[in-house]
Parts: sequence; structure tokens; C-alpha cells
Amino acid sequence: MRTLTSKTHPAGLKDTGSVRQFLNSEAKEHGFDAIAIAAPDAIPLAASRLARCLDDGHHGTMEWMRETAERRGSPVALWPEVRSVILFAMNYGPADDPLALLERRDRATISVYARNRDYHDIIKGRLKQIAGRFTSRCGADVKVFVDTAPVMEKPLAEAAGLGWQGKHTNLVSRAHGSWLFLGSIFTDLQLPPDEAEKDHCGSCRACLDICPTKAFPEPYQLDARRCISYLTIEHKGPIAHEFRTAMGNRIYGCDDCLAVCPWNKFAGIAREAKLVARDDLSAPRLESFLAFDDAAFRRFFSGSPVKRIGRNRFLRNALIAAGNSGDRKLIAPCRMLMTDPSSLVRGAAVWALHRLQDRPQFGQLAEQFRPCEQDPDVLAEWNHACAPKGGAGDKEAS
Ligand code: B12
Ligand code: SF4
Ligand code: SF4
Repeated sequence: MRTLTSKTHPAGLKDTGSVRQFLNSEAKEHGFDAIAIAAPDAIPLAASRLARCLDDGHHGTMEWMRETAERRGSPVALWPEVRSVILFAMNYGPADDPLALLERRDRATISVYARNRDYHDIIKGRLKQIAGRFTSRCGADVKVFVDTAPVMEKPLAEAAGLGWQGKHTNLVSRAHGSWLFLGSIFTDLQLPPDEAEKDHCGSCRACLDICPTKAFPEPYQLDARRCISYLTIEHKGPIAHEFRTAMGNRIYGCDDCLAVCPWNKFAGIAREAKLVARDDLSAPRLESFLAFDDAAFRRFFSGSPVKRIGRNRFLRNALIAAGNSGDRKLIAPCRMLMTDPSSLVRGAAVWALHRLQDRPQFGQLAEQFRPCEQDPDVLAEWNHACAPKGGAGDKEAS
């Protein structure tokens, strides 16, 4: 373990009080809204809860969670030298109610966190700057983590007092509501930890009740396989019919459980300009997305987290939203995708057109395209869509 007396730089910080002051002012200067410290052993329940989530299969195809479970469940297993975990939070509160856009079916809803630049890049860059200055001032070793590292950021943030894990499993803060990104700096310097925050959910269950796909088997537990965020971002193949109607116009992530939280009344709007919604992503027209080829997709989403899912998965999501729109103007752009090179896109186009077109028109389309189709997933879509009335094709509303 390092202590300030043995490692302090001659021009550096002399005691833990000045380290804390330094960290607070660095956090503020770098645009963070909150900072707090947890001891590395402050989340004794996290490993067993993670194990249970994995045993129940709630992680779906996110096998990296299982592969890293040992390190993820305990900061000490990840880095044996760690003595303090410094948690940072950045508010990305939206200017408008994200639930309002769900009613506008000719529009696409991209979740609030992805309406501008990728937060991983913003937060990681800033944490690295803070970590560099911290090291040079007190000689400690550090490691910087944001999201993708095997760190359980939410229970650590709760232990540090930044907020509590609400029934929707995300961190809620009395000052910032549910709209917080998290990141951490691990250090081998022993610092006094902050006090953990208490649960303030009480009898509220608004987030559990609003979930369109019933993704919470119990309060404080999420079955990712049913979560629209997982289905639209992490899931690679065709999305199960069971969830398609419930997706509505959500084409990247979902905010319903966050948006409905009563603690958001204390939340401010994001101060970081790179996290404020781009004009063209606040209420984008679905139609414009259906015309994207790979180059247009990459150009439009350059620097955005949406780029990560690639054009085909994005089109899959947009086509499901088109199928839910009831907007017959979208028939023509959907038809253009019937011959798309991606089977994922063709399959979703079959579903969308089956929802948008009258049965005779759809029958003509099937005569034209179905005989040429070879891909088993797309053929399954045709079979589903062409099933007799009252059969499989009519059983998809959630
Ligand atoms: C995997 C992951 C996902 C998965 C699974 C989500 C999940 N809840 O696990 C999917 C793809 C679905 C997802 C979606 C979203 N994510 Co995400 N995700 C992660 C990631 C990478 C790991 C989370 C994890 O460890 N899960 C494993 C489970 C077991 O851990 P847990 O959620 O903490 O589970 C706890 C509870 O279940 C609790 N528990 C279990 N039983 C019981 C019983 C009782 C009584 C109690 C009190 C508690 C309790 O204990 C567990 C351990 O603490 C983190 C980043 C990170 N490295 O931490 C981001 C992260 C959680 N995601 C984030 C965000 C913003 C989102 C979305 C809002 C994005 C969007 N708009 O679409 C949604 C929200 C969906 C939701 N309701 O959770 C933020 C959340 C910030 C915050 N304020 O909490 C994080 C922290 C990323 C970041 N760096 O900011 N995500
Ligand atoms: S993000 Fe949406 S789908 Fe996922 S749990 Fe929350 S409300 Fe349900
Ligand atoms: S909506 Fe209610 S139950 Fe859900 S996190 Fe917020 S306060 Fe807790």
C-alpha cells in the first residue's frame, strides 16, 4: 500500500484532506457533477449477485460478463494493489421528456445517452487527464475505467455515496435523478472512503411498471434478454417476435425506466455540450434512416455510440419501428430493402411490410420475393408473415 508520506511528490499533496480537495476541484474542472470514494472491499454482495444474474442467464449473449466475472465481482481481484476507488459521475439529463417522442410514430427514438458524442470517449479522456495530474501530485499508481472494463460501477458508486441502485438497477441520485454516467479511477493510495447512500425508492415501482417488455423479474433485477436496450444494441440476430410491437419506435436503447423516476425532478440538463442532443437526433424521421447505406450510416453517426452496432443492426431496428408506425409512406423505403445484401435487413423488411401493407398487396410481394430467398432466417420471417389469419402472423402483439 502507498501512503502520502512515502510517495508524496516534493511539490505535491501532503495529506488526504488536500488530496480530496484536489480531486474535487479536478472533477469540477473536467465537467463532472459528482465525485466520491469507496473502499475496494465495500461491495461484498456484488460478486454473488452477479453470479446469480449469470446463473439465471439474464446476461443473454453478453458472455464477456461471465468470462470476467471473478475480476468484475471484486476490485481487488481486478487489481490486487488497489486501496481506493474514486467514482466520478457526469449528468446527461435531457432538455425534454424522452417519453414524449414515443408517441410520434413517424419519428425514431434514440435513447438520450446516444444523441450526441460517445460518452466513453469523453469520460475516459477526462479521467486520464485527472489521473495523470493525480499521479504527478502524489506519486500514486492509478488505473482508469469506464463502462467496458470489468468493474461493477453501480454498486461501487452506491458504496461511495453517489446515489443508490434503484429498482431499475441503475444508480439514482437525489441531486441528479437517473441521468448519470459513471467512471472510476482505481488507485493504490489509501484515502478515507465516503459513506454509502441509502435506498430511497420506498414503495415506488414506477420504473418496474412502465417497462414495455417486462424485463424486471423482480425489483433490483434485470433480465437483459427482455430489455430493449439489450435487444437493440447488444443482440446481433433477428429480434424475437415477442418483443417487436413493444419496441415501438425505439431504435437504439431505451429510457422508459429512467425517465419515469420521480427523482428526476431534481435533475438538471447536461452541462457538457457534447452530451446535449444533436438537432438531427432529437426527433429524427424514421424515413431518412431507412435509406442509409453503410457509408451514409458511418458518416451520420461518426463519433456517436450508435456507430458501434453497424448499419445492418441499425436498419433491423429502424425497420421494426417502421412496422410499428402504421405510416404507409414508409412502404416504399421498406420495399427498397427487400433486396438488401444483409439477411438481417431483408428479414426485418418482410416483417415491416407485413405490418404496413394490406394482405393482398403483401401477398403479391411474397409471390415476387419469397421464391428467390435462400436464407433460413428470412424464410422463417416469410413463413411467419404468410401464416393464415389467426395463426403465427397475428400473434405478435405483446
Ligand atoms: C451490462 C450492462 C448493460 C446491460 C445489462 C444492464 C444491467 N442492469 O446489468 C444492458 C445492455 C441491458 C444495459 C442497458 C442499459 N445501460 Co448499461 N451497463 C452495463 C454494464 C457494462 C455492466 C452492468 C453490470 O455489471 N451488470 C451485472 C448486474 C448483475 O449488476 P447490476 O446491474 O449492478 O446488478 C445489481 C442489482 O441486480 C443488485 N441486486 C440484485 N439483487 C438484489 C436484491 C436487492 C434487495 C437489492 C437491493 C439489489 C439487488 O445487485 C447487483 C449488483 O450490484 C455497466 C457498466 C459497468 N461496467 O458497470 C453499464 C451501465 C450500467 N449502463 C448504463 C446505462 C446508461 C444503460 C442504459 C440506461 C442505456 C440505455 N438508455 O439504453 C440501459 C438501462 C437498462 C437498465 N434498466 O439497466 C450506465 C448506468 C449509469 C447509472 N446511472 O447507473 C452504466 C453504469 C454505464 C456507465 N459507465 O455509465 N447495460
Ligand atoms: S431500458 Fe426499457 S426495456 Fe430495458 S428495463 Fe428499462 S424500460 Fe425496460
Ligand atoms: S422509479 Fe421509483 S422504484 Fe424506480 S428507481 Fe426511481 S424511485 Fe426507485
